[in-house]
Amino acid sequence: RNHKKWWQETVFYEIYMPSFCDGNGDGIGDFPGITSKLDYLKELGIGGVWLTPFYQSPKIDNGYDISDYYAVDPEYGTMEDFDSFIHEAHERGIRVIVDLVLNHTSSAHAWFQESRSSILSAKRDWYIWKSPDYQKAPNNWESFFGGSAWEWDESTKQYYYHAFAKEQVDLNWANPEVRQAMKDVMGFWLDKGIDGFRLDVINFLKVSGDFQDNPVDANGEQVHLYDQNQDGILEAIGDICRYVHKREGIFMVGEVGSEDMDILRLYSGSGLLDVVFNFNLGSQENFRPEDLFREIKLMEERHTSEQLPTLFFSSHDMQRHISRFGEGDMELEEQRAKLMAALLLTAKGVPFIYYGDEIGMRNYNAHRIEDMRDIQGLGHYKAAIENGLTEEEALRLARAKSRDYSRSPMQWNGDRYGGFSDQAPWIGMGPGHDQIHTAAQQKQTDSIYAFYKRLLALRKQHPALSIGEYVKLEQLNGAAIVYTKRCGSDEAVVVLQFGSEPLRLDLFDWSGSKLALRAASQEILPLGESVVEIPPHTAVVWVN
Ligand code: TEU
Ligand code: CA
Repeated sequence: RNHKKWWQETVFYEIYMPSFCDGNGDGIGDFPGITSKLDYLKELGIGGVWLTPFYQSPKIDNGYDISDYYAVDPEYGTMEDFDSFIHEAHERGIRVIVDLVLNHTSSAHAWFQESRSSILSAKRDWYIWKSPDYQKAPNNWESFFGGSAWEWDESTKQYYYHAFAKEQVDLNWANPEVRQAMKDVMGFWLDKGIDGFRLDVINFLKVSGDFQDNPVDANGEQVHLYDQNQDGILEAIGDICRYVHKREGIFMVGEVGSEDMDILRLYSGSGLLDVVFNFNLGSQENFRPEDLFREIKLMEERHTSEQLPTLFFSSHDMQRHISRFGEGDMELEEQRAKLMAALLLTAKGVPFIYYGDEIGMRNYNAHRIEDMRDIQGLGHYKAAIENGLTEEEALRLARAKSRDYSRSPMQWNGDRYGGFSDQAPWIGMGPGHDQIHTAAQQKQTDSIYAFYKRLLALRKQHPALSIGEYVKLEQLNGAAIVYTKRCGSDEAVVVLQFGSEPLRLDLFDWSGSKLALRAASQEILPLGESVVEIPPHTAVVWVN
């Protein structure tokens, strides 16, 4: 256990900056608000927090468009508020990792202002500028937020490249000055005492030098081939990681936007990122235990002994998994939320809880375009209208693309604005917010919150659960995932009974030692010495 790093035993909690807690009553989350909730996180059992971007930003994409990497955005507080947050978190044994956007800056950033001022500007080459191809954009690359990835600049008569909004301009990572500038940024925040970075779209840093057109699939959808995972990407990431890892114990988690294990596995390990987000498991759209099992198995087989998977099922870019998996049935939603909590907190890997998932917050979705906030939804709406779709059709498309789902304010109590703020929040409240909140669930012993809390405590006590290796990993009856994990003499058996028929299990088949039932999402019937009957939709953990 000596060689274990802190983050291997840590459960992280993602805080979407504008939506967690508003400290000054302007309807937008901020550092004073978050600091006031550190005791809540500690009591829940959280060991690390991931903060989405809080740097100065026009917030076209809620901070993923940074205009000053050295300043805290005034809506989120002051630098003193940031410092005090770090201090208070560390006082409570909670580590802090910050989200950093290295791939692009805001178009309002001074670097881009200088770059766009003239073709001869000293910073021209900091971004990706191209001359028109016979009066057209240089190629067919599409922005993830709708429309072309190329924006025409009238004054210098060239296009610039943006993988996301036109206000999020891609940096040219082939330029060594860009690299150095970003290392300086990282050094600044490391000096402030942060514990690691979550690196946004880190596999986008290199695009193909040939700028070939991307292929288009049978549905007419662009396949993003040449605008990510290109030559030199591992060298660039390795360079950043070696720079950061010169400091002891700094954690680097990368967002590599892929569901393909064979791509994901390239990015982590010695000299590279510590871990990457395993979208192969996390972004399963439908609830199919066999798919979950297949991906867990795949992570076990494809990762080297130096690589650890990450575990997450929701994020600020995804639908909340309780809504994704629950098929609209309230009771089933709750049962599956608990089952997924058990998987998240006992399987092998580094877990990331998304704020509000611990109380089962549901998806929010704007019904009118005026209520929509996400640039991805709005961008596709605009593109659809431009392409001649009706407002109704455009809204339907925009609702499908919008990431507002998981960004509604954290629900702390039954007040009008959920205790998040006493003013109308920047985005609408989630469905059922007057019922679903921490104040209620902290009092109930069978709440989703209570189950998360129990699992977190159990994980802390049992290395088999946090850093153990699988001894057995199987799928039973088509619908149950069962595993045994061990670390030294510590042992655990976990049953995730996703099926709708009771499951009989002989524990001695699973463990050599006598284990005790320590956490279950429903009551378990004992049958014999070791044979137990597990009700449908029930998670159970036995430990020694
Ligand atoms: O996300 C990158 C990313 O791949 C997503 O935008 C994804 O394409 C989309 O959500 C699919 O629905 C990161 C951040 O997590 C996201 O919030 C930012 O908008 C994006 O980068 C740009 O910085
Ligand atoms: Ca505020």
